[in-house]
Amino acid sequence: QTIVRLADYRPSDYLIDRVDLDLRLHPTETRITATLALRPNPAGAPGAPLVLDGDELTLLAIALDGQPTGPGAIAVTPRSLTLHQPPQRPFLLAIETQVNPSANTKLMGLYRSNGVYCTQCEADGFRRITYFLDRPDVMAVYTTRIEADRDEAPVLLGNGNPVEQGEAGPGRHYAVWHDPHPKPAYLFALVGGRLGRVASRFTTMEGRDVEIAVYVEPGKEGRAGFALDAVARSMAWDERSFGRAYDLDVFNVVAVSDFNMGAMENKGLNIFNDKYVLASPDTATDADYANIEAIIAHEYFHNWSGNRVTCRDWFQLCLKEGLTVFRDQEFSSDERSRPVHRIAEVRTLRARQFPEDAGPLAHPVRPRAYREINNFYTATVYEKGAEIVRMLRTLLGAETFRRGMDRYFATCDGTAATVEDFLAAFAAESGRDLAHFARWYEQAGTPTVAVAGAYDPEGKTYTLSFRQSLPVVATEATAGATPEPLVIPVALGLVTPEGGTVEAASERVRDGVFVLDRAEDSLVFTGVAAAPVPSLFRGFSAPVKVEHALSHGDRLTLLAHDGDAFNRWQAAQSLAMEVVVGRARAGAPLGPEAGPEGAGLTAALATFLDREALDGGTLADPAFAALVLTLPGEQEVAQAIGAGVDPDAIWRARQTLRVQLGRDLGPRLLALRDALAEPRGAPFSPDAASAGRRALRNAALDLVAAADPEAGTALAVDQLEAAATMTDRLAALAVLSLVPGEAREAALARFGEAYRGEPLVLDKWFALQAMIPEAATLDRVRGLMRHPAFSLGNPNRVRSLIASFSLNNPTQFHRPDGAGYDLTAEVVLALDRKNPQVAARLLTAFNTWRMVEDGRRRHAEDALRRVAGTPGLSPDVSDIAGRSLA
Ligand code: HT7
Ligand code: ZN
Repeated sequence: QTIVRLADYRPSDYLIDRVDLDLRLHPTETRITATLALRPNPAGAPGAPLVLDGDELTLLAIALDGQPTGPGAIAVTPRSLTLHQPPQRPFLLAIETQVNPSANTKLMGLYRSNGVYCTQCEADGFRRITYFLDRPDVMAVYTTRIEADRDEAPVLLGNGNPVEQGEAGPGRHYAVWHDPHPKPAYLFALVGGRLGRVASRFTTMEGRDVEIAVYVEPGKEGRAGFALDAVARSMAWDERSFGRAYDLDVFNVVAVSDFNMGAMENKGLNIFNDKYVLASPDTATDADYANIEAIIAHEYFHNWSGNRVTCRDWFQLCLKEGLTVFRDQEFSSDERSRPVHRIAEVRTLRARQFPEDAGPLAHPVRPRAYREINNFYTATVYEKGAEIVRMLRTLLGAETFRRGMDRYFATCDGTAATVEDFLAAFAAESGRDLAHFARWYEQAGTPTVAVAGAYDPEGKTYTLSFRQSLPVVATEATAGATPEPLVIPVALGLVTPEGGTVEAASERVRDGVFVLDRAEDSLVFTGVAAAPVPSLFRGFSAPVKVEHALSHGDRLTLLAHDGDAFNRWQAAQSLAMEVVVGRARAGAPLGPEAGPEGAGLTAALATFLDREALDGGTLADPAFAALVLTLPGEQEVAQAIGAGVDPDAIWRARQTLRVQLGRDLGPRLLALRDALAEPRGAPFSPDAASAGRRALRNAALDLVAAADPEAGTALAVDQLEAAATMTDRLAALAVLSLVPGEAREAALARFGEAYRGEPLVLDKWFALQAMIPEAATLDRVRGLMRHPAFSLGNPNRVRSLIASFSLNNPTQFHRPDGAGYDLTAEVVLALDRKNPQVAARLLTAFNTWRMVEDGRRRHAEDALRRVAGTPGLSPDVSDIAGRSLA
């Protein structure tokens, strides 16, 4: 497996201006004629051979300027087609290839999903359709003619605008699509199949009348309306917030059931995993609705951040992904509740990106080297990449940031850009040198900021001392760079112990933000009348870990009074974390209460609920209250412990605190459940307020059941019967799934039967069972792998059943006997033969293997070595296995 390095980037020796594609769709013998208008690149090496990429292609014919190539003119290997002496002027190369879409289980290139022809070309799937310069800095204008059996594929979709359609012989028809915007091959797409359709129209701020359509499996049109509406809302938001208008006459979204990731932003033809399109109150939870909205927005926003301005090379992936995640996060924050969404973003970051940054797969947001690019679509590139953009806005201010974005889009439109191009736009608008800030893209590992506060009653000053430390991460992707201090925006404020705001002055705090850009620094506030409580990193202003020795009482003050909602939530999390980490470290047994600290937290949460949630009988923000009641996850606790982790001890510690909260807050929680109950027959709304009420009711049920499983079971059984939404039904089933016994098994069986024909609902059922923290779960998972609805060939099924077990059930994945690791390794190896991308992702479950205590660690290492030593591994799995063991 060869290593690709950023330092080795060279422009392509040839460019492709136009691509004419003619595809004759056939289940096993699809023929593709690609006519490429090529020319030497003035920035390339003159006279160099033309080396086109290919992968699993059968070459049928090739012609240069209309003439067959002479003997010895070309060389074909399984991965390339070389033209030894290309003309040093513009020329046409026509290549005919054949592929078998039905045998394409990798789901990259052209494949069939449930009988629907579709494509996935990012990052390097286009080379599985035809020989090509499959790199993002080669951008061409595409015209695509698609021909197929009318019966098999009445719908034929391509990139850009439709230009022509008609008959093509008996039973055959064709459609021609033209995309006027030059694009890299990874944005090419086509779809052919029998599909249902819902559509609407949107007029852009430039006056363009756009037809928006969502295509789904016939019969599921009734579940496509929410996605369709989300497209229109995304278009309107991007105009309002970034001045970006849509640039074609049609925008199509197609849902398919076999898909390696969430969705793909192909120009004018976004292809989606159906999980992120289909929604009805009866089949989708509130979380599903929120995800659909966010992913529809994300893919749509790529039209500018990714498509109009694309990436020069795959090292710049964060340029489109981090920026687009930032944009979709802003969209969701505007459409929903900003503080609640911010908390959700940070929970994801801490649960997924922080562990990645602390483990063997750590890499900078812009890696310096890779072996398999598909393994770099990571939480670091996406989520930490988004945090970098957010920090830039915090540092520059919203207005300058917007001007920087406008300049970036204006100067880089139609080009394949770099992180440097992006930062240059902001440097020009702000007049600041952003070279130091750029280190965020280069350095792996999560920084820690230690903070200490000191009050001087004589001088009435308050001093905050900061020290940042950066982990040294030595992996291939970091190329051994030594970490240097970063530019860290610290949004902060001071709170009085009584809950007032301290109007203290410090000239180094601008708009509530102090910039820490050295290893150590301190900040002095003057005119402080009494010792304050500092509220630091408000809104999580930087992706760092904070070490701040706040007293229990100070945290209670922040929970009660901080003007920043994020930090009120953070205070509750920190209080809970202290209790859980303390008990887990001590290996404390499962019990009815978590000691005096547990009691302190319960009392604080009781006050919080009394003041916030039931304020005068009205509810302030139920979604926020639900988050405050949710304890830090087991993985987050494991990260805080850091080494010698015993997942069972963490589970016991967390469960003990849940039991105590459920018991001590029980009457309040039950009152909340009643107060929040939806009137019978009330119309369903997926909006944030309704979802928030359901979230708090279900958080209450969960805690009540933890303390009193019998009462909880009775409530959950009733809720399961009466529920009008999938959210409430699934929440009830989740509560039941944690209480062993007949009620659980009966409920699971009934649910499985009721949704027999609904794969996406069965996925939730698979996932719930895979996450039961009991030793019997391993056999349950093995049993479910034989369920008729389960298939290793469908990524959603694998993620629901297997990844839920391996990534979201820490006690069972890390079973002391190693059987959880063995199951995961076994599935990775079986899956690798079908779908290496999904197999490699599953293998990342071993990311934390070095953190667990010795016995488990030995088992994990054995399993990983078994995978690594298996002959014939895909590059994808071999890369993850190799890096995990390095
Ligand atoms: N840009 C896309 C990333 C992607 C992908 C999508 C589907 C299947 C395979 C894929 N490889 C990479 C999706 C996105 O981030 O918007
Ligand atoms: Zn994306």
